[in-house]
Amino acid sequence: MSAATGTAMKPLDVLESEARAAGLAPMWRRPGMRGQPESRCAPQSWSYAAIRSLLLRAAPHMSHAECERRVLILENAAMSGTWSMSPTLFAGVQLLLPGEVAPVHRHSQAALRFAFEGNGAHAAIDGERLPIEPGDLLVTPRWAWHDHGHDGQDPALWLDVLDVPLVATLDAEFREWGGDERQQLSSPPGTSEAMFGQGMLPTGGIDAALTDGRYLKRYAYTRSRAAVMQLMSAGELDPWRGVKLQYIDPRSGGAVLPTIAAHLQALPGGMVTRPLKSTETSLLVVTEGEVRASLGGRSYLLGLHDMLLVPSWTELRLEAVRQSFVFSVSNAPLLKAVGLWREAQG
Ligand code: 1HN
Repeated sequence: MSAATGTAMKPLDVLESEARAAGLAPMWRRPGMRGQPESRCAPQSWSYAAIRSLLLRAAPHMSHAECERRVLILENAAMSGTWSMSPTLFAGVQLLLPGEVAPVHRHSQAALRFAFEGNGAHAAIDGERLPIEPGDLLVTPRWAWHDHGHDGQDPALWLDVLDVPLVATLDAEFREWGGDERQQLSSPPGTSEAMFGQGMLPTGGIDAALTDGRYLKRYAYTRSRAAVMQLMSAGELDPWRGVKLQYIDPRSGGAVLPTIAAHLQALPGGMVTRPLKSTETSLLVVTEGEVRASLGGRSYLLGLHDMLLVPSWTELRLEAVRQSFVFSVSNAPLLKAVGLWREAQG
């Protein structure tokens, strides 16, 4: 009985408050399961020119030692305060100036990097030093030691993509610092590309030490670009994708990381792709050319290194204003591993 109004509470309301007090929620009050995904992240584009300018202006205000990694996070407007681009992926743009070192550490989040600009930067991953040249893809699996350095003349900028929100959701975050600023190098330069990057694999694996901590760590842009370019020139076009090749881990034939896939796509000038939607969440990056994207009913014009977040089950069409190349990452391997990947081609 409510004293103010004198109206009696309905018996079910009384029962429900009793249930809540006992730590129980009445499922009969909840809306039913969704008929289709309604993503917690929203379509969003980011201007590379704006990010680049902000990073270069921020740099004089902090020593690299202070900030550890100088990164601007692509934080989704619908997930503000979460450091997340999407429910499973983190992405950010990192600036390393000539002479700077990003000190060695390792963490339980898996990472990949896609280089935008600057020659002479390098990564050391699991004891091997690798160049980071524009367009290169570098893979840093979970718990791999990594540090970055820069012997060139111009600022180096790259995209970092990690499964940070996923690992946080799973309560499985670990991080460790290395003893020194830089790693001890244990493999000569070029080792992993020779072992795994030539369409061949090491044999006679009795000595596990041979391949332990060794895998394909760098995918040079010259080679990946040449591959999609050749197929595009030969007219091998898919109406939904143009030419789209996936970077693979040659040991498994699968995605480069268990939770993150990477692709390079080529679209001839004037091509308009047919509409496509899938349960994967992707980030597209224009690496050459200019692309008009129609996403969830809105239009985005993307120039060099501009980025676009494509949430789950949101229809996408791409129009190449001129010949264009698009790098992309997605959480597809995760969805495929648990049987949740779906696609609808329009
Ligand atoms: C990280 O280790 C790097 O190693 C970049 O450069 C971005 C974002 C979140 C957590 C770890 C790097 C990161 C990160």
